Amino acid sequence: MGVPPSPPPQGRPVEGNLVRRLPKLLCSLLLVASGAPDTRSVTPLGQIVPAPASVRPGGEPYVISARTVIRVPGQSREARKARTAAEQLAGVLRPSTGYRLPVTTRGGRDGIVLKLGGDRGLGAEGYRLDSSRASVTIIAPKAAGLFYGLQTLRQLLPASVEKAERQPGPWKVAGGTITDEPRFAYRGAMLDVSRHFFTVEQVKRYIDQMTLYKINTLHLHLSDDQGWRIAVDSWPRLATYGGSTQVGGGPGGYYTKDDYREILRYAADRQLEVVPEIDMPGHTNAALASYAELNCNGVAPPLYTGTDVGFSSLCVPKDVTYDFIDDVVRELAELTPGRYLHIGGDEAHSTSHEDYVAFMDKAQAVVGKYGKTVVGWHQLTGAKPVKGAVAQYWGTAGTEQEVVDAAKAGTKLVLSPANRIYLDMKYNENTPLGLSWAGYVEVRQSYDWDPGAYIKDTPSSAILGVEGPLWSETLSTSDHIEFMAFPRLPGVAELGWAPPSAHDWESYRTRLAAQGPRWEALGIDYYRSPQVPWPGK
Ligand code: NGO
Repeated sequence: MGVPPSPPPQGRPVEGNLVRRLPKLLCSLLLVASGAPDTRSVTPLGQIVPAPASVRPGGEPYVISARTVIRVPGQSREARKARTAAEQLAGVLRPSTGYRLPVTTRGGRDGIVLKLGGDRGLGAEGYRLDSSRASVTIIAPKAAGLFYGLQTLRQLLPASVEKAERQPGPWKVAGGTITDEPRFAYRGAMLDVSRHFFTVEQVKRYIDQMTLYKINTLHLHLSDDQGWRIAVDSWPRLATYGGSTQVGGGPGGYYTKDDYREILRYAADRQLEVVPEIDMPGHTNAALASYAELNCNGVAPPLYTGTDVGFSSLCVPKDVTYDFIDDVVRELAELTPGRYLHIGGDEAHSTSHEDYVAFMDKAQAVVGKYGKTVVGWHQLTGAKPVKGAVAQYWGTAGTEQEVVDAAKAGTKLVLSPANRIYLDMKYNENTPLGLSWAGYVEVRQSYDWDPGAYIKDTPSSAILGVEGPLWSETLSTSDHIEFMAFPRLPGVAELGWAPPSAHDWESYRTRLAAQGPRWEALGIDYYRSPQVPWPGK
């Protein structure tokens, strides 16, 4: 499709001493004198993250002005969703531009125009964006595509558009056409709310950050040894007692069902599918502490606030274990509009292999009974993944034979190689947060690999997508989340979205650098990696 993008390293603010600035100043004087359009302050069309599938720059820029109207015609459900997305964008633009930017159902050719339709080949998430003097028109078969087109538009505007107070402008969008669609269907971010609890507001803040980069899946790790974070009516102590602490002994917390529905609603308005995870049979101390009968010896262990793994297990031979799983999965499936339910299955070091296989057979059947698709960490491939199950790979080599065999037999893979996109790995030895069991993961290490060619002998078609997990043993605030996720999460997003032909570290680091001022405007704390040419550094 068209020309692969090779965004030029322009559009950065003028800086440095007068001698360095002189050529640029002369150049702009000449431009003004010649009447040629001044494009210096315009973000080049391809300079966004993730890199779009195809970019054709050309023509005059569109300038958002006091007269700009956002048009989203139509009354269908999809059109209403697109209007929600348009209102969200207007909510970002209004304070900084000072313009009214009304969102209207009235058709027209001027302004910012969102239209359903166009090339159906673009799929459920693809879109086309045309920018010219008269309008920015985004056309897509589905509301999700329009939503992603709007994220592109947002990045094409100056970073100062993200600020909460009025800014000077001008608000130009480079002329030309972007035609775009994702490489992989699953582009995820995981948040561990168990080791440290994060409030609904903190989760929403992270959602806002991931949607900037066209992430479409939020995986919530809702239970672990240190905390159970979702209310279950039939087993209430899971949340009230099992959720009452966290790593380091703080107060923990849990989501009521209404809290959780609020997260789901917020996510759905931003085209995110939420994948809830209840980790089992290991990583279950919080549940075992809450109900003595779940333990083989009938004795509840104390709550746990350390960071060891692999010491807890549900009691595989006991019938009550399966009553418990049935209730938990049923209540969670009832809450969940999405397709997937994650049952963990990692590090079951206190469960024999035989028990693990027997347990996973039963647990997978319960997920199927309540109409959901099983997701498990890739250890599931050492048992018997049911038809349609998805395995989440978190190793570091891509060579495990059972994973390769499962993929061959039809199990789809979500890739989260720990030495690439575990967002909780330290960047280097001086990183104050995070872990380092999979090594240090600098920005280039995180970005420079191909998900389509990563698992030995496995074609790209077996890969459902990628996900960046953020484990929270050492993280307890939004600042912590942001410092570890930025700048690596946008790289995960690019690996999931951009075509392989656009994969290029030099281009990526330049485009990533341009995101820095945006994060600053949004108050996102990030790691100033020396590998990235941040503006003004
Ligand atoms: C492992 C482990 C988690 C840790 C994480 C820390 C998986 C799937 N299980 O990943 O319990 O929190 O590493 O990086």
